[in-house]
Amino acid sequence: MGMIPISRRTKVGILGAGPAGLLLSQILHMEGIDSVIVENRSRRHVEERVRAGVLEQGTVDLLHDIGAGERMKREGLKHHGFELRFGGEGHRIDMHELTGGRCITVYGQNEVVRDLVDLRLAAGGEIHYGAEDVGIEGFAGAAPKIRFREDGRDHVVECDFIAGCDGFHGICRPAIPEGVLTFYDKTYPFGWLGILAETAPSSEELIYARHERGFALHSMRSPTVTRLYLQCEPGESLDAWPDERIWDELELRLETRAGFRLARGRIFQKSVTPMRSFVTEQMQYGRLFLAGDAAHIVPPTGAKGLNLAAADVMVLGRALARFYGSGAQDGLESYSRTCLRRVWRAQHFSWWMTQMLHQFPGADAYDRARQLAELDNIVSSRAAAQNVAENYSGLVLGE
Ligand code: RFL
Ligand code: PHB
Repeated sequence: MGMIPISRRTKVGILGAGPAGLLLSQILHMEGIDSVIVENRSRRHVEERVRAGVLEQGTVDLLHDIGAGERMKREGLKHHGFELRFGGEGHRIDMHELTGGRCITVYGQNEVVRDLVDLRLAAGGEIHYGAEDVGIEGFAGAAPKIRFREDGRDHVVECDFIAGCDGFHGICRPAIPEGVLTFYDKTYPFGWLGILAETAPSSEELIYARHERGFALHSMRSPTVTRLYLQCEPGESLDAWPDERIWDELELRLETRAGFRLARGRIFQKSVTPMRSFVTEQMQYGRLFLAGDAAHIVPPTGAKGLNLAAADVMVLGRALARFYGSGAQDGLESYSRTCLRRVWRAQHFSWWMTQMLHQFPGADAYDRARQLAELDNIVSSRAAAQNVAENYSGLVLGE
């Protein structure tokens, strides 16, 4: 009662210790710019959260550039192609050949997060985990502040800028006055049930399968851990999915006439993800900048969410470095415009992959035949395959 809050000053106050917040903090550190991260969950919770697994070349390059690429280089799996499976047959998309040498790296998001946390803490970086009652103020003017409680004490971080890297359910986006932002929102009538299983992957590359019973995806985390997903009801209860049912369903959806064999193993993680497309315009208000899931969401079918978060903070980091280097504001002023071009490209691609590969309630015979015609086009036209390969591996957009 009546205690003076513990106060500190930094240049950039960051909300959220997910990929966006951690990457930004490390990018700024490389530029000699001080930042503080405030995260409302525990370190353990954030590090164990199972999510994305596909890193575009641009994301991989960024991790190397900021000194966070060592373990990824050793343990990440480099993929030169992936498979589209439909009508009982698999078709390989040779991404490497179609894009003139680009590839993706399969490396879990939680491993990326772990590597970044180690790096930030080793360099004396400040991350406040388990922060309560986090709030932001003053960002419309020149004196932004982050307030929170930690171990029963009030804290204030005074900063020049606030980076809202607090994910889709964070507080930064809702803190912007009503009427300033425009939202674009689309919810899909299905979800993904995802599992991690202790078994060697049944294919060397990812498999995106369209099946009459619904979409299925075969992915992996390591030579001994397989990651699998299947389309389910949006709010599906995991109780309805004992392990045997999951394996049986995956087997049916991934089957091929050539006799594909799916290796089973102990399932040690299960979760259901809703599917959504969402964009905030603009991604900035005053001295508050939104990045990553705080500003936009894509359905995971295009494997773009984490990569977009990385692209955002690359742009933001560069703009802030320019500002602190020479006082130039142009990078900060064009932040939204620069990011949103890539964001909308990824929105379209993620929506397009989703609508082509899933079963929609109420779809008729025409819709299903059209999906197959679209897939057939990709595997029979080099131009169409090239378009998919370029988008999947990550478009290099001019700024
Ligand atoms: P995150 O990871 O949600 O991190 C936000 C952080 O902010 C914290 N936070 C707060 N902190 C302080 N105060 C508050 N009031 C706060 N409220 C929240 C949260 O605890 C959290 O730590 O957002 P970020 O950093 O923008 O990163 C985005 C990515 O996590 C996300 O886009 C990807 O995971 C999406 N995604 C995929 N992306 C890919 O690029 N490739 C993939 O293969 C891929 N697969 C996926 C995915 C997401 C999935 N799920 C579960 C949504 C697969 C799945 C199943
Ligand atoms: C994953 O491995 O978790 C993964 C891979 C590809 C996607 C989505 C998720 O499109």
